[in-house]
Amino acid sequence: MKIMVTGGAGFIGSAVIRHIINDTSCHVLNIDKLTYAGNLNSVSSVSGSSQYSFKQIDICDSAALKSVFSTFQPDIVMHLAAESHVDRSIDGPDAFMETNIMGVYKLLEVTRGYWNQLPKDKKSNFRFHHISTDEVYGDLEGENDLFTETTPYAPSSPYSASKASSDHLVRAWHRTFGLPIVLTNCSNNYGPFQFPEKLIPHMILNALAGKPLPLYGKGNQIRDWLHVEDHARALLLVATSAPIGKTYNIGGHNEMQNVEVVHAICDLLEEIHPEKPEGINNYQNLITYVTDRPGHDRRYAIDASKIERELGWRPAETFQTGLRKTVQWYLDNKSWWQPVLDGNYHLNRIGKSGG
Ligand code: NAD
Ligand code: TDX
Repeated sequence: MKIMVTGGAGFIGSAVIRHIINDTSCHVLNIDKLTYAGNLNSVSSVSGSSQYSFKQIDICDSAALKSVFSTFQPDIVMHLAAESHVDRSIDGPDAFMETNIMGVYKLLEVTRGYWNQLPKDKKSNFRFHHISTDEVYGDLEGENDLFTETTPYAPSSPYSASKASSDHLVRAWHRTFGLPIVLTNCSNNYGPFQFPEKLIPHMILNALAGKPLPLYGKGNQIRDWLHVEDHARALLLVATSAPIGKTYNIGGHNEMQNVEVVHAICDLLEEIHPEKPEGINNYQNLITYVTDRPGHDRRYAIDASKIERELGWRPAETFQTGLRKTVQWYLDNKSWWQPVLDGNYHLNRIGKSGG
């Protein structure tokens, strides 16, 4: 089977590619623009495989997309490429509208053209899997409420509004043109190879450097954390076995306040890495409270019972086991994150071309 993964040099896309190459015989074409968030070092453990190839492509470039569809001939497209950071979408929404809305429109049109001309068998087995977020649902009022697949959309940030738009486009291409789609909405991911602008790696690396650990507002916002490798397993399961047109919410049943997450990171660092920068007695003392994010969603929590019931998926990691592994991974992999912090990892690109 041939799987085209968009955004495979990013955090979740690279976990999906490592999972496919390590655990299946499928062939993968990674297409990625290599924005600031794309890093081919995240797939270096599998990029030597004959199952792997890479093309540097912007999903807004229809001509380049047409060319790779025609040479690679995918059976499945797993679409992860996106601008993904809420704070950046507040500072500058342009790239979010371009990639997350126009890019998805361009990708859908090229996919439709390709799918329309496939022979009957290949056409009926083809899937376009759109990977989305729980942020499209906005935030939850009640302490016990959960997002289900039928929760109405109410996005708060430019990022989540752009992802909500893309979900609507994908469903419209299914309803109007019959494109065989599946869709997933997942909660906050954490784990290895995450760009250190996101909460967990940002806090780990700041703590190691003796820098402040900035919690927005009161730090009492709640997120539902899922280890990225559990997400990658869920995604491949949906892409290869979900019925056409279905949506699944994916989450880890790990609701935590941001301040609890940061305390847990500090406690793990005290245990595993007690050697602190000069002048720092305690990692917890680095915690500072800063101005809140505008429009900050208070609580997200996922009801993942549909994917558990219908496809038999369950997360393997608890937050305790997954966070410990993640802190240890950042301690062991300075060679990955130091070039990212220095901003010169673009010099280290090691992808193979082909298709
Ligand atoms: P990321 O920012 O780490 O990676 C995004 C990747 O997309 C990068 O490799 C980047 O180079 C690539 N990209 C960006 N614009 C592109 C373009 N125009 N053309 C081609 N490639 C482009 O993001 P992530 O955290 O891995 O998220 C992947 C997907 O999962 C996104 O669609 C995101 O909305 C969704 N998601 C993320 C989370 C999370 O917690 N990180 C949770 C739920 C859903
Ligand atoms: O320095 C920080 N201080 C802080 O308090 C950072 C970076 C974040 N936060 C807070 C904001 C959020 O409440 O921590 C929480 C998590 O923040 P992010 O890591 O930026 O994630 P979030 O905004 O929740 O969005 C993430 O989950 C859903 C991903 O970035 C999205 O791509 C995904 O769709």
